[in-house]
Amino acid sequence: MIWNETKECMSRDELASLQSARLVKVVNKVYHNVEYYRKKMQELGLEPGDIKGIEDIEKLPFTTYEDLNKTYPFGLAAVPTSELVRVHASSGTTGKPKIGVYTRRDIEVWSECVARCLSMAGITRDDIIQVGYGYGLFTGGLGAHYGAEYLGALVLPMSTGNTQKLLDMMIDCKATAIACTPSYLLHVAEDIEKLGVLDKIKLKTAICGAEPWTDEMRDQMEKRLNIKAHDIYGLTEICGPGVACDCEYHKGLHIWEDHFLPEIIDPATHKDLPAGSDGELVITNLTKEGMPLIRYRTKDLTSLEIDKCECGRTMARIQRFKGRTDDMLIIRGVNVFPSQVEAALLNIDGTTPHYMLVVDRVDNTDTLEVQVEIAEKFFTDEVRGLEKLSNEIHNKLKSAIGLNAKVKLVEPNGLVHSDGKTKHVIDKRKLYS
Ligand code: DLL
Repeated sequence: MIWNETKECMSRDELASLQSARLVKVVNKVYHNVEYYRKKMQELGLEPGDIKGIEDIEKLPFTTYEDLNKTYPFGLAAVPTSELVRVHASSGTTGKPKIGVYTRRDIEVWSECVARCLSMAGITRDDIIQVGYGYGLFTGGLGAHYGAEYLGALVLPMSTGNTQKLLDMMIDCKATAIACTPSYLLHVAEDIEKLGVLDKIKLKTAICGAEPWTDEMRDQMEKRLNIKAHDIYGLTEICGPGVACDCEYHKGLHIWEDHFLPEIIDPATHKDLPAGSDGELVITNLTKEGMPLIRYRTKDLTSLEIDKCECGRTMARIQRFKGRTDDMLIIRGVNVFPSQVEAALLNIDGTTPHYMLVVDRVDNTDTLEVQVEIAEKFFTDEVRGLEKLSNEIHNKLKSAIGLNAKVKLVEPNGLVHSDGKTKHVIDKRKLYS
């Protein structure tokens, strides 16, 4: 179902002129209101008047995580704090979290984008939807929640962490839709099978995202739960979930180009690539008021298709993600950088910088084991001492990355020490296939 046909199905020419007008406006806005952008443009000898439309996009500077880090938290805000109503964040590398800030209007636009996605997945105001993304600084919970309410569906704000409660409510309230990470949904499917309650479940639709997944995973969840599953994409810096979503034809995720101007660049040369080419997705916020980003390098690798889709929508489609240009891992929907683990370990007496992250998927749930070499002088046969160290590592990692990791202490020199690039991650999940 199409939420707003005028917007989602406008001709590419109409779209280009809308995008051009919005680009000119947002460039003027950041030039005049954000000192950091003004300086960046001045360094390139650029004035707002040089940008006349989307054909000039390549003249503009990129925005990167490093820019966010330097200006953390509100240095890129384009309005005074009195106009901001919400902050979201997700982990950065060793630096500060990646921040998104929103005005009241931004929340409304974001909610509409999510409503378009839910509608694309066939969800209507008659549906009862469980939001199983985390609520809090992560954009998943509140983003899906506000979008579903905007659509008029009945929302069960479940958040994460209690599958039994989720199942009880799913059955009692006859939930017809669920929004959560794809790996969590498969985990839920397993519990449903174990408990033998499939006949009590009324689910018809799932809207899954926040981590990469495959068509094979979609097939599995559709067959096991007898539902239709859709893929939803987004990122904190740009707005959150609802930047793009796939329709019933599953030929890529329609990106809401009236709000988010996409480009695919060659990550090495930084040049724009034509439709169909693989490269890094770059997004410009065309309508965000709080903290509009210009040419934000997402580090997500994909390609764009722009031909009209059978569903009638004209908005370009992001193809399956092929990975990232950095070493970010997504574990149970949480973004984790090996450098965060390293920084946490280096703050603990008794550990060394020799570590390995082993990521796997067991019963459709991501698992993380952190193997850490202990310093020679701390290596002891005393079980209590080792247990204490292991607990300290577990707790410090939990507060650094927000995940419970299994900690395995390794004797000195027990891990491979490379004299070249050290490998710190073994990811056993078969993704991007
Ligand atoms: O993951 C927002 C979100 C919440 C999207 C709920 C969908 C559903 P961040 O925590 O900032 O925001 O992480 C953004 O996650 O750059 C991608 O690498 C990855 N990602 C998000 N959605 C997908 C997806 C949320 N559908 C980062 N497929 C992005 C593949 C995804 N990767």
